[in-house]
Amino acid sequence: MHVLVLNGPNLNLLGMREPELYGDDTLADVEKGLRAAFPDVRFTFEQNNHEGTLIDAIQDAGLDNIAGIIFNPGGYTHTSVALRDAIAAVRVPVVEVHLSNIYAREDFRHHSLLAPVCEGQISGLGIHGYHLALRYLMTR
Ligand code: CA2
Repeated sequence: MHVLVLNGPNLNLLGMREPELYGDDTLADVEKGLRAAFPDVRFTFEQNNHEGTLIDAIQDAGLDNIAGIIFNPGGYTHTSVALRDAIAAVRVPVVEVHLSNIYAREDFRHHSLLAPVCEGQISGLGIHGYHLALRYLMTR
């Protein structure tokens, strides 16, 4: 089983800034934790700050026989019609993950443009969200 773990803008800063919001773990820690917990899964990890590159990654996943995408779209969650269209256009199941509870934060974070075209959304459970998303994709 091949899974893409895709992280959007500013998530390269994870573990380096705002630990009270996003925790102490870096993206490298997230990758290490997932690889250790799921040794039989083939992972591709990508982080990018650019909308078009994230769209390319989603389209490529559709062509590459990827079993699922775990996607933290960062701030694009709340703004990107183009990412929504990309997710809707591929047959790959996408689970939207947020480290923080977007519903307990500013009003503009309460709405996800992407959630309606994702399989589901996990929000507020920190890095556990990535593990739970993978469990879902494995049993799907
Ligand atoms: O809670 C999440 O995972 C978010 O997707 C994070 C985004 C935010 O815009 C979403 O509303 C919710 C922000 C990512 C910024 O990541 C940082 C990590 C550490 C330090 C600074 C930024």
